[in-house]
Amino acid sequence: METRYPIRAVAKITNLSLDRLRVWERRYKAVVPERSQRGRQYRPEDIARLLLLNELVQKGHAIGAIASRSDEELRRLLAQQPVQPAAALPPAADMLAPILAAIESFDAPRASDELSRLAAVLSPRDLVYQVTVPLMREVGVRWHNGTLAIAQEHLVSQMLRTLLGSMMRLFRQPNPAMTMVLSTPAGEPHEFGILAAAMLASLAGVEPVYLGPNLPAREIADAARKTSARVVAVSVTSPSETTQPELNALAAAMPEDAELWVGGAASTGLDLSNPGRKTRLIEDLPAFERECRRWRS
Ligand code: B12
Repeated sequence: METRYPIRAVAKITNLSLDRLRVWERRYKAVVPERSQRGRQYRPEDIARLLLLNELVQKGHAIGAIASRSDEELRRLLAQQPVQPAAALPPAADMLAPILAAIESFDAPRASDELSRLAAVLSPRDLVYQVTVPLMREVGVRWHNGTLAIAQEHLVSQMLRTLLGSMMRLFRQPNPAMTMVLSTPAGEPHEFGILAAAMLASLAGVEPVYLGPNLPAREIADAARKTSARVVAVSVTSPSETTQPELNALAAAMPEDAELWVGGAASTGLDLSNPGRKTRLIEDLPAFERECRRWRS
C-alpha cells in the first residue's frame, strides 16, 4: 500500500503550519487528504502539490487564486517564475556545526539525527542549498587538508545519499514530465552535484534515475535507453585526461531523442561543441531547475 503521512509530518516537510494546512483544506480545498481513525492521511502527491502551492504563494500568488488549479497548471505557472536564491535562513555554518561535531567524534547516530532534524524543519529545496551542498564542501575541505579521515568522509557521503535518496522517493511525482539519468563520467568521483541535482529534479516534476558517480559512457547511455530518459545529466568536478574522451563517447552513444546536460565546477573547461547538437552546458543548479521546469510546461 502507498505510504500515507499524518498532518504533523506534512507540516514539517512542507514548512506549512498545522493551521495553514487546515485553512487551505477547509476554505480553499487546495488539498483534501483522506481521513482515517488516526486523522488526516496525506499521499505523497498531496505533499508534492502543497510544496508547489507554497512555492507559488511565496512568490506572491494568492492561495485563493491558485488553489483550484490542476497540478499541471501550477507547474506551468511556476515555470514562468524566475528562480530565486533559496530563502534566507540561519547561516549554514550554524546549522552544520552540530553535524560536523558529531562527525568529528565518529558519532554516526547523532550526526544522522541532526541531519534528519534539519530535513524535517527545512523545505527540501532549502535542505539541498543550505545543508547538503555546504556540508559536503566543508567535509571535503577537511578531508583534503587531512583533518577528517577517509572513513568520516564516507560516513557523511553515505548519510547524504540515504537521506536524499529517501526524499527523492517521497517527492516522486505521479506523472513526471520526463525521466532523467544522472551520473558522472568514468574517473569522476565527486557525486554531490548530481545528487543535489537529482533531488531538485524530482521537486521540479522530473523522475530522476540516480546511477551514482564514475560510470563508463556506454553504461550511462544504456541506462538512458532502458529508462527512455529524455535527458542525461552529468557533472564534472575534477577532470582528468579521460574526461573529454568519456564525454565524447557518451554524446555519441546517447539515444537519438535525448539531450546531454553537463554541469559541475569544471564543466566550463570542456569542449562541448563537437560531441553533438544535443549537448548543453548547464551553468548552475538554479539554471538546472529552470530547465527541468521548462519540460513541465
Ligand atoms: C567533497 C570533495 C571531495 C569528496 C567527494 C565525496 C563525494 N562522494 O562526492 C572526496 C573527499 C572523496 C574528494 C576526493 C577527491 N577530490 Co575533491 N573535493 C571536494 C570538495 C571539497 C567539494 C566538492 C563537492 O562535493 N561540493 C558539493 C557540490 C554540490 O558542490 P560543487 O561541486 O561546488 O558543485 C556546484 C556547482 O558546480 C554545481 N554543480 C555540480 N554538479 C552539477 C551537476 C549539474 C548537472 C549541474 C547543473 C550543476 C552542478 O552545483 C553545485 C552547487 O553550486 C572540492 C573543493 C570545493 N570546495 O569545491 C574538492 C575538489 C573538487 N576535489 C579535488 C580533487 C583533485 C579530488 C581528488 C581527485 C584529489 C586527490 N588528492 O586524490 C580526490 C578523488 C580521489 C578519488 N579518486 O576518489 C579538487 C579538484 C581540482 C580540479 N579541478 O581538478 C577540488 C576542487 C579540491 C582542490 N581545491 O584541489 N573530494
